Amino acid sequence: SNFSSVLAFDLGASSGRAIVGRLDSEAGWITIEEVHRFSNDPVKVGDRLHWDILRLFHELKQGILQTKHLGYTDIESLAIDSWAVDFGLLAASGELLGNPYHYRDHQTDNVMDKVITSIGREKLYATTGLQFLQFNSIFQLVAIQQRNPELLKRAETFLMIPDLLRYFLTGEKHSEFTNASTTQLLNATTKAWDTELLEQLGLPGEILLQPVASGTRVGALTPDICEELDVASIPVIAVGEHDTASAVVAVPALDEDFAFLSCGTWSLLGTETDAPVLSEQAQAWNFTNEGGVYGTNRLLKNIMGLWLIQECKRTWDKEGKNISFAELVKLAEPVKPFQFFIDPDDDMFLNPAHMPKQIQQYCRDTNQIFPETEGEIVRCILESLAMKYRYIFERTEQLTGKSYQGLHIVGGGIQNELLCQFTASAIQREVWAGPVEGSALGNLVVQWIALGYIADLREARKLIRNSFPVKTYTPQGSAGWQEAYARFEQVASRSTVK
Ligand code: LFR
Repeated sequence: SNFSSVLAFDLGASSGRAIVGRLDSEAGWITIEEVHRFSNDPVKVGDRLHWDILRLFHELKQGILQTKHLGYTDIESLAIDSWAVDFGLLAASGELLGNPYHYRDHQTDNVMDKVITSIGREKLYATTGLQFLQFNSIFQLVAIQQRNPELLKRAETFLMIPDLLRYFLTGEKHSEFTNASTTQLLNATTKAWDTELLEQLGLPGEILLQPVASGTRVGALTPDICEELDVASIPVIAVGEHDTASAVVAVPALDEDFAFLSCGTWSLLGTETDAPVLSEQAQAWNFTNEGGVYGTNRLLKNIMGLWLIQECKRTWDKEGKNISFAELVKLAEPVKPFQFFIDPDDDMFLNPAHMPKQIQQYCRDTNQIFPETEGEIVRCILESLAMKYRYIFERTEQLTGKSYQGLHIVGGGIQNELLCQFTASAIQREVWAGPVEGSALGNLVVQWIALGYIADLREARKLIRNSFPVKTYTPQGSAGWQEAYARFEQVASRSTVK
């Protein structure tokens, strides 16, 4: 038949969802239904911050059940994508050793600099092509080796979060390529684990599995799970299991060359290239080269993103204020523009105890007046993010020597229309916002490519473009943004991270 239904699990740092996609391949049309949504709440125990991995697995099962209850009896495959860099370690018995750490755990504080000193910054960048972020898996493994060496000694298998959840579902252990590329242990040129680097750091390379290409079928639901949920077995596909890889699959670009912003807890801004860009300039600007599906490379930079607002909201919720995201944006709207800026990517914002105070502190440190009300703080965040987008957008153009007509934004962040508008005004180009379910759609279409319903990435993007709305934002108040940008740059130049 022309119809195919598949199931995507898309796990973000703050929430996860199960989405059924239905493809009408003759009409060239995709529809989606969210069948399950759940929050993802990290758990702090003592000094450590963990993911609640068994709860997440429980929610995957709930998603499968919901799919059945809603009458989808013809699911042809399922796949998982999630945030990157984090992992679980399995014992020889196949059991999980401990709870996976959250990448914002402070165990990696100060580890990166030591590794850079021992390996050399140039060498590490030339080998892996990855941006230096203190939570990359390489630094987490070194932190564990220093703090809890027994854990590494007992480990037989290293599995990234989607690999691990997929293993729970299928009983099969595989490492998926796009996610493996975020560990900073994969060689950017050979696409294999860099044994020399592993040896130099004394890390147990034997726990790493050779990555499989995205779009590979890697098992099916175990008989146990089928019995528990009373469902027929469903094939499982390793899609671009890094959520950003999947989000960029879903960019509805018509041109070969395009700039994207994947907007969620993180903002990932950059472009797709044929090969890693390992130039001196890319290294100096700390751009990353992450593996994409079907041989693509993502040249991009992490920007702190909506985490800044999520954390402010969490603090205010604790104080009993309970203001919704939509209301926070409304409070920001009437605030006088361009009064205060932060560099969203300063280390001090990675995981502070109290985000609103941290933002005020940054403003004081940089001799600015500081935002006081919720509206002022959110305004400061949104304007600063838009300015930082311009900064990275321009550097992306400089690195590729290309000029982009506008910026595609995908992901949940496009619901923040004020941010989309600010972004268009800041970059002085059009912003094309949509689709909102970027990662889940990228996950779905790669399943359909694997199943043979869609020919390739190009056709997938065309299908997405036809099936989901894209909203255009045009620049406004350019002179004001231009003048303020110079002040933003000056303030941001004191940052710990450029
Ligand atoms: C976005 C993302 C980023 C990665 C960060 C941490 O959700 O996957 O690409 O740098 O989370 O894993």
